[in-house]
Amino acid sequence: MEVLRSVCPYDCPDTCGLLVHVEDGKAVKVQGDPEHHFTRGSLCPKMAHYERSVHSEKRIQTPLLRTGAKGSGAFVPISWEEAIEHIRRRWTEIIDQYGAEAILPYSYAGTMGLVQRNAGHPFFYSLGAARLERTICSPAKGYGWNAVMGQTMAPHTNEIHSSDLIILWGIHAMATNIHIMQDINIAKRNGAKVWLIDTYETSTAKIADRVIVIRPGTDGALALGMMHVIERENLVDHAFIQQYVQGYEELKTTVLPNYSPEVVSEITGISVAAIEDMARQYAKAQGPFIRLGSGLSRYENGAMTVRTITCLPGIVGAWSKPGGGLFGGTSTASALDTSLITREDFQEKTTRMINMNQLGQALNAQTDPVMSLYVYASNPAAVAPDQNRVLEGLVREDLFTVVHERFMTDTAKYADLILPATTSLEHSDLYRAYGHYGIQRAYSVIPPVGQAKPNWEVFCLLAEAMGIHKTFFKQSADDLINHVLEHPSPWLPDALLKPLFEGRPIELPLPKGYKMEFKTSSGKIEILNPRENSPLPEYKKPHGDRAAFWFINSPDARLLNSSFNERADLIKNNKMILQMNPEDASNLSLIDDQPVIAYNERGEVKFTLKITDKVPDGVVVAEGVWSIENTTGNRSANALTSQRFTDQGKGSTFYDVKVEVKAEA
Ligand SMILES: Nc1nc2c(c(=O)[nH]1)N[C@H]1C(S)=C(S)[C@@H](COP(=O)(O)OP(=O)(O)OC[C@H]3O[C@@H](n4cnc5c(=O)[nH]c(N)nc54)[C@H](O)[C@@H]3O)O[C@H]1N2
Ligand SMILES: Nc1nc2c(c(=O)[nH]1)N[C@H]1C(S)=C(S)[C@@H](COP(=O)(O)OP(=O)(O)OC[C@H]3O[C@@H](n4cnc5c(=O)[nH]c(N)nc54)[C@H](O)[C@@H]3O)O[C@H]1N2
Ligand code: SF4
Ligand SMILES: [Mo]
Repeated sequence: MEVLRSVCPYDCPDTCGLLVHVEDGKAVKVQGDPEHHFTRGSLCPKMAHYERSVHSEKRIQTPLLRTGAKGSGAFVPISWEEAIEHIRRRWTEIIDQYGAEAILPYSYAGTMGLVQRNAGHPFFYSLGAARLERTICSPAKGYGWNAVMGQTMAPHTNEIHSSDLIILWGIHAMATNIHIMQDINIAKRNGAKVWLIDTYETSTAKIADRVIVIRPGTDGALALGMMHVIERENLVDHAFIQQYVQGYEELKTTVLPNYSPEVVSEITGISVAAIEDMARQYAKAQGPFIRLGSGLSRYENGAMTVRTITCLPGIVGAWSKPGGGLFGGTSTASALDTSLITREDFQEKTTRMINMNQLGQALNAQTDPVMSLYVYASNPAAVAPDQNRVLEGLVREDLFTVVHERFMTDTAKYADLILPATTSLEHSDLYRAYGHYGIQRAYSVIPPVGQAKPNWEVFCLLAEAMGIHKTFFKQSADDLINHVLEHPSPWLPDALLKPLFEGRPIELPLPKGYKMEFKTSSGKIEILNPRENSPLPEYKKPHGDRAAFWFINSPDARLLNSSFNERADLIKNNKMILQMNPEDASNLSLIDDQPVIAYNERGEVKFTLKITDKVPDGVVVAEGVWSIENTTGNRSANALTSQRFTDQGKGSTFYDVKVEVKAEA
């Protein structure tokens, strides 16, 4: 038996280091790497038995050609040669008749590895296909941070150790960022307090000293209310503001007067006393640290909400205090030159762009229709908003759909052709984290299961078949990784290249004093940003359709988006649960464990009701993006969500949704 290093490939801020025990070409056990600075030897429940996903009986092992109706899941195995030839023939016909822009790639974050995740870019650029605007996750959050902080580096998570007040703001860390608990526990042992601000009491509340339940989409108002009190009680850090902040005077005189705790209490549902107390404690903390999630950015006011919250540490001088600051995510993009992988230069012309949040619209458009969809590392039938429109599109007989997948997902069932994909243990890649400053290379540790192939190899085969003869497509994934590492940025010192080549986890070094280096146009924290349409932050309402309940579809600790639905051991006999407050349930004469339907103008979804006072009135909660197979009905949560965008960044608005609830007839 061998123990080999690898990296968790999933879209999770922790980007854990793995130790994989391999016997006879099979992974038999997976552990967290004790030498990894963030993992520190432990794994989340999903990955603790990754070998069960890798060697699952449900793995797709050969190419499959559809024999039944779209969506029925009836396929026959074919060879790789037949599959590639089939795609070549259909794409050639489509290109002749409609042009290459009738072909749309659809991919996201099934794997976060830089090579496999981006492998389609050079191919589809060379083909002249339509481009996909990949904004499903949290561009509004990035926008909000940038508006205030520009390119300022996020604080190191070790900063938490010296914090005395940690605010988990819109993040269900027990599910989505579990290793940060180790840092929080260090701070707690030193006496730090932890607050959780969420729309309901998630299981992350277990580690919180205080839970603040806020009305969905109103966090911007809370931040303004706190600033109002901090100003009123003269708790601002004048010296810090004077030197490092732009526009506090303007905010103070024109915006803050409108956000008294009374006004903010009306908007947020948080009591006046609580808002005042939060403001005082935040301002008086020695090192207040905000860990900001993305949930609150997935609303029509998302970017503005994040921008407003990001002003808070500036006015109390948190950045100058050990343990103080705000962490929304690291940007390690500049450490490695990904343009060596994506190859924008392969585009002969700029082709049309289709937004991934509006796949439903794009597949049903009357003009310039999409005639072929190539899906890899994503499961749009489950994860994209407005599921009914997406499925209406996928069922089109004249749409040629290819899905490169590990499992028979909701999307794969609608494919004309399925190609079997490797898991991360079966291919090489290069990973960088967004929840810390880690980078790690992974070599494949087992051979491909069945006839599965990595994304990179499939695009090389497709390039060959489509007559794209660039030598770029003649190299292996490892060649490409070597090439990227041979062109490191100044941020990646030579001394770290050796361990990187050896597949060890490394951490990018942070320059001394980085926390006080504000990389904005003015060199200051820009509460006033003259380049914005509204130069000062203000509260804007979320969209909130006209219906009784906000529908919060937050993550489930057992799943990662729709991944891990294959794991019966994790999900047991899942029923999609809808959590509702006792008073609301009683008003609707609904009882615990009753089958119910949540519905709005976009669709309806069956749930089993769970009555709980962890959810406030006017809100219902459904955790997890479930595959339809694992529900009691024929739709999952995204049948209720909308294709609308955030205020900036064309982000998704998964939480800015309302529903009615009724008993199942
Ligand atoms: N187990 C698990 N881990 C995951 C994922 C998963 O699905 N499951 N998804 C991965 C991905 S792709 C991402 S982007 C990250 C997601 O991580 P983030 O988006 O950073 O945050 P989440 O932890 O998903 O938590 C979002 C929280 O925001 C809350 N929320 C919703 N609306 C509001 C609001 O208006 N105000 C406040 N204060 N809170 C609100 C929700 O109830 C939820 O608890 O996690 C990654 N990790
Ligand atoms: N209602 C609701 N919807 C959401 C969210 C929500 O909170 N609520 N979260 C949203 C967010 S934040 C995000 S980021 C998106 C994520 O959406 P996606 O990135 O689509 O995430 P997954 O559902 O994990 O689907 C990834 C698929 O890729 C496959 N895969 C894994 N590795 C590989 C590989 O190497 N090659 C190929 N070809 N396939 C591979 C997996 O088997 C899996 O089916 O979902 C969004 N959807
Ligand atoms: S899903 Fe996240 S927490 Fe779990 S092993 Fe992967 S990176 Fe670590
Ligand atoms: Mo995401």
